[in-house]
Amino acid sequence: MKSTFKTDRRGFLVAGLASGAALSVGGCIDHSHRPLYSADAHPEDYPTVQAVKEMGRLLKERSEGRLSVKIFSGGQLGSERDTLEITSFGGLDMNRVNLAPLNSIAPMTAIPSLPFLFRSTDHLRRSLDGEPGEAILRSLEPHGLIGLCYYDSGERSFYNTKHPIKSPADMKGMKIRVQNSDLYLAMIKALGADPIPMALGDVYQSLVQGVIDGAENNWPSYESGSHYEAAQYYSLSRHVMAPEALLMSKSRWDKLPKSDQAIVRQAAKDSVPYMRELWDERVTGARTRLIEAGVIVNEVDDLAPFIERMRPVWDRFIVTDEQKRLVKMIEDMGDS
Ligand code: GTR
Repeated sequence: MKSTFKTDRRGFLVAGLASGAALSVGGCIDHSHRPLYSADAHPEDYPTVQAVKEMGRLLKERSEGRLSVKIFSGGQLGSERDTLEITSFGGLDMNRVNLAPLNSIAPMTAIPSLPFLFRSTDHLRRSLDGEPGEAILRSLEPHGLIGLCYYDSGERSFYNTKHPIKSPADMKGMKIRVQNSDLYLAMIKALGADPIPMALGDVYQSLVQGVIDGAENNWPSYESGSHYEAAQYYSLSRHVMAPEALLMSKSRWDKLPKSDQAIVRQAAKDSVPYMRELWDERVTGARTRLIEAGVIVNEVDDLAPFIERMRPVWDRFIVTDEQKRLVKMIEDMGDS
């Protein structure tokens, strides 16, 4: 990955964390007992942050206080793309991100990001808990990242400042913000709209200023970033269910004794049911609050033209035999 370090306040903060890690390598200062630093783009009360907190609580309890987590929430350490880069070279211990910014780093992460792949939350959860999910997490290791677990991110739908979207024709020429991912760029282009890659933290202002006409996200993010205040049309395309991932820097991981690695893995795993419970509540709550706040929601009655136009994205991003095998395995999974 190419370096994108900036010399702003965040840059110094991150550089500080990184030098702490470097010092511990050099042996000058013992950082082995400091908390694991973890970044999240979401605010403190968001389910992903709360889940990592829960993981930290379990870690502390199970390691007699040796292991703990300190979370830098609200994007304090930078965009997901930036924090991922820092985590992969060891400047940050942990990072909770969506799979999207990993798409161009680890091609296997394109799988759960494919449009209209999952039929339901249950289908998604069973795929991630099973062999496909495990294989995708393992594929991160050569990139300096240990995949600890997935968290839900729900269904992403389009929202915009102009009008309800009912067919791809309604999106023609619209400037739609996307995450930093080639796959997302391709999806939006396939619909005839104009994709604008941008960090989550810049979306609200860009909607207000008309730099973009819309974006796409789940109900909780549409609410927590106040995007609904600027873009009141929320159209239920439910085109992607790409999950979140909790990652650890491989260089930090390799310094942990095997027994602590097992504690970390288990604590992350055990935070998943907790997160799913928080998530389901949060989705229902956000939807209710936003409808009360006057957001104009529409179902997309005919999804076929969206599915048809986005389908070539599958062929472009699913190219290896292993990717194809896992996609097939997910598709063949029955509904429970
Ligand atoms: C959210 C996700 C974030 C980030 C964000 C975005 O749903 O939780 O990790 O990916 O979307 O659109 O940037």
